[in-house]
Amino acid sequence: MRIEKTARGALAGLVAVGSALAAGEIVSVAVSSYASPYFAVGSYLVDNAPAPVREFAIRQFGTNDKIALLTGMAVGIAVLAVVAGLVERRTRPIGSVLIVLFGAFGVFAAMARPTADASYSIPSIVAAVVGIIVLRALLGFFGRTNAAAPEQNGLSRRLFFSSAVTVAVVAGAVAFAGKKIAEAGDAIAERRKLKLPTPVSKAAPIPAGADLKVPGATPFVTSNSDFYRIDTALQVPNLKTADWQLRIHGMVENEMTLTWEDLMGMQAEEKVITLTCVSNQVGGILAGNATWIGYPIKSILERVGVKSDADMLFSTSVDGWTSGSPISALTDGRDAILAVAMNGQPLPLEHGYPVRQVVPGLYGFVSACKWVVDWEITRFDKAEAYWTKRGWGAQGPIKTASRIDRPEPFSNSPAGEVILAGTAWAQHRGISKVEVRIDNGPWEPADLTEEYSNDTWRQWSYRWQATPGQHTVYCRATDKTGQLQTEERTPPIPGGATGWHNRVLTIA
Ligand SMILES: Nc1nc2c(c(=O)[nH]1)N[C@H]1C(S)=C(S)[C@@H](COP(=O)(O)O)O[C@H]1N2
Ligand SMILES: [Mo]
Repeated sequence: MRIEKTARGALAGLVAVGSALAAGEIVSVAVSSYASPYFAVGSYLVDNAPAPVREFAIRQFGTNDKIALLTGMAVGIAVLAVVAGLVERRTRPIGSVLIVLFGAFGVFAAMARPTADASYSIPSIVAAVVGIIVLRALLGFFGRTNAAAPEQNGLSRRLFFSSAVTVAVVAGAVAFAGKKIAEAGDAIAERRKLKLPTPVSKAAPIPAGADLKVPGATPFVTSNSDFYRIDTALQVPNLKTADWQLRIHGMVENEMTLTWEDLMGMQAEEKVITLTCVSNQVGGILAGNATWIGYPIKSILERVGVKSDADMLFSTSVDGWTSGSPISALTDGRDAILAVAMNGQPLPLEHGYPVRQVVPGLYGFVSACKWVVDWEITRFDKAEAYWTKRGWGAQGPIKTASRIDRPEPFSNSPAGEVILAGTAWAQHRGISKVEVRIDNGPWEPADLTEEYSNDTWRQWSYRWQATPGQHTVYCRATDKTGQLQTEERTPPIPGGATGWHNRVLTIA
């Protein structure tokens, strides 16, 4: 009997909180997807996680960090829900008070979103009310109570379990419907039919020799589906071209707002550019190369007239994320673009649909603002962007890096010729040399693939006469200024990891 009562409390808590979240989702469809209590709280945690926690999450989960966070939150909420159910059953109304507190945190987190107005509090308030009603109904606090026979109070076993199941199923259906309604008629549908601009200048064709056609080597062009994704957005922004605009203001002669039509009336160019994340570990995979179509940032800045004492372009995404790029890097003639297409497709939603920035030679966190909607021309001593506020550098030139891509770590190869292959990048400076070392042997030059441009990565390969046993192979690159990649191992924060990559291989 006791066990059943405990189980009832726990189940009532779970179903109540689950219904509350479902109610929050469906109401947020009418308000804004950013007002969803679950995602607002998640985003609050993302934005406010202490640096060591964030570092740990990126190291452990890499690009799955969002799934890890959402799963962790679901587990945490489930535990609190069980607690709320158990205490409400024994000591009313403490469980309800807990639910009110969750709701209050939801309101607080939703109001902290960059686009918030008062209506953002509604989904969390409705969620809390639904949670309390379901909790109390399941625990039988609405029926008549019989003081003379307290053991008869509450729902019958059958009624309790059938109600719990019914409410859970309805909540699941409501949450699912909310998701579907939110998706219908949104940017996903628009993107499928979007007409891309025809570039006035095509990118130079990619020579066959740019690609190292060895199995296990990284392809020269990264497909959209294989392109790494890094951002703080728990919900991918859903921004249609008609709702997109870029407001340009601050230290300029003429403020200006660009619409999608304005962009389409400008001259688009096609460029091949390799993008890299500052969070990449030595040997890591947070780099990708794509063909982009976009509009030169330099010409837009010329149109607004940047004041001479400004030195930073502070870009804001529709989800509130910000980056600060040195204006010098945007106007020195390199291919810094406001991109609308990636590998011949409109930008995938995760990669910034409809408009993002791509700047060769700067890490993404200081340049590659996705879903960009606002440009403030300012100064590095006046404005601080998202990651800089959280301990990362202000300016993010890319460090020379090289990595071994094949053979796989700890894979077994037979003795004899083994082809080692990998990738090297030093965007906007270019790669002049990659060297390979086996164990403590001498550094030997690797073969480089044909260069596309200084703004793209380069593949390398090395034919190794492998002898049986365990070996460690190393690689290192030199950029075209003659600078050798730094040997000293340093972590990604604050300005990008350094160190030579190595891999342990067993030769049979
Ligand atoms: N809005 C927004 N843009 C963003 C980010 C972000 O968190 N939010 N992350 C930046 C970082 S750190 C990198 S490395 C690149 C990654 O771009 P990708 O996801 O298209 O590879 O996007 C940049 N643009
Ligand atoms: Mo990044």
